Amino acid sequence: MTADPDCIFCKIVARQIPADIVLESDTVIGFRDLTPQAPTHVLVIPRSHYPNAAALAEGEPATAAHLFDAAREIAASEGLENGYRLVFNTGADAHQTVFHVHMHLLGGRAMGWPPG
Ligand code: DGP
Repeated sequence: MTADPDCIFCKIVARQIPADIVLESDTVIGFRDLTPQAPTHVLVIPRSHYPNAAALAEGEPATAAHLFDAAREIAASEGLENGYRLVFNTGADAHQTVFHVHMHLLGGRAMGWPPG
């Protein structure tokens, strides 16, 4: 497993800073976003440090698939049967601010399209 000592999400994985964790496996964890944009707003991340989704898919493709398994489980446990949105912001134009790949799982309200 790779870790970056300066990465805030690596610190959550290492339990060096607290988070409201809703799911854990050997390879991924899911925790509630600090600034939720919907009634359910969970971030699902690999334990290993990769800067973005493309790097994760190249380095640990099985773990990339685990993110989607985790999203399905969290959506079910959160009761999101009306739907939910999965987002990977990638790079500055997409408003990525934390460079440890994370999947946003948003649900619990109706959403518009296109996103801003
Ligand atoms: P993005 O803009 O896609 O890189 O999203 C980063 C998200 O991470 C943003 O919605 C806020 C959230 N976030 C940042 N720092 C923390 C933290 O320390 N704890 C938690 N739970 N969420 C954080």
